[in-house]
Amino acid sequence: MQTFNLPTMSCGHCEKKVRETIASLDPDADVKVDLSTRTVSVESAVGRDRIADALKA
Ligand SMILES: [Cu+2]
Repeated sequence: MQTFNLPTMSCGHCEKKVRETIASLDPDADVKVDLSTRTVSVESAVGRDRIADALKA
């Protein structure tokens, strides 16, 4: 399980984008988004750096 803190993620639209971004890297990834803490938890075989880079974009 990898967790990422995304301070700019503030609404459902952001959440959708985050989910789409991760799905484009790994369609089988298990993604949990918590808007109240602005945290994303990802269960995926894809490396942390790749996910972090994609989320930054
Ligand atoms: Cu938003």
